[in-house]
Amino acid sequence: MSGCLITVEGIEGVGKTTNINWICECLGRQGIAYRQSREPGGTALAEEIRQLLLTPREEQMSDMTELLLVFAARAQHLHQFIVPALAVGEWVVCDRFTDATYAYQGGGRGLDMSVIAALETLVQKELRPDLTLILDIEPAQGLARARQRGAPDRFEQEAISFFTRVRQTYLARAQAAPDRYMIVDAGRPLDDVQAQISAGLEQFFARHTAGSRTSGEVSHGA
Ligand code: T5A
Repeated sequence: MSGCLITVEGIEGVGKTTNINWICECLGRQGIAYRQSREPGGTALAEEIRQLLLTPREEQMSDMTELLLVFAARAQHLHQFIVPALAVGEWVVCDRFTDATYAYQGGGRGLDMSVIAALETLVQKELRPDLTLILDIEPAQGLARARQRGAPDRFEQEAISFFTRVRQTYLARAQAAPDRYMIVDAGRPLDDVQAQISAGLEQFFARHTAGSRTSGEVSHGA
């Protein structure tokens, strides 16, 4: 018995948090046991690493430090949360995962993709998401939504060109492996975005639910 790992990706303010709640409602309606989480974070220790990553500071964090912190948080999240949940047949819906590392540290910062791939294998072994939704939006539109919330975090302080590279990396990864990814036009009104997600989830359920369902118990994690 093994659950599925669904990840939701995209630039700042694209609507990941909003739509993950919707995805979890869809899973609940299907009688699928699931847990909800996020990266960086998802456990007490990984949330502390998240604070290190997001808090603006005077000392400039090196790109390699950032990369290793992201994977340190992920190692803990996998050990403490994701792997145990999947092992008992629960699905995990995660706000960002390793595609974010390729997009932000690879595309955004310009770190070598092969170094990221090596760390991915070291930390995750064969584990990869079963489905990744890329919520796609023009960076200016996403950042305008995100900035309504208040002071920008360390990533949100980056220039728009940074988020353009992040977006391009997400889209390139989706185009290279269309079986695993679904691109959603997240610049549309919310009900339109959710209709796109529902259609994609229906297809995914049809392919993947056999053997993954439980008796209908739903657990809400994190
Ligand atoms: N990071 C993370 C890395 O660099 N490498 C990694 O490997 C990982 C895992 C995490 C940061 O860490 C970096 C990337 C990130 O910079 P985060 O908090 O997870 O930060 O990510 P954010 O993108 O900052 O999260 P946000 O909360 O800003 O964005 P969301 O969750 O995408 O957007 P959401 O749902 O909060 O919506 C934003 C606003 O838009 C509205 C919502 O109501 C809300 O007000 N909205 C819409 N409005 C109109 N139309 C729609 N369709 C809308 N959808 C949402």
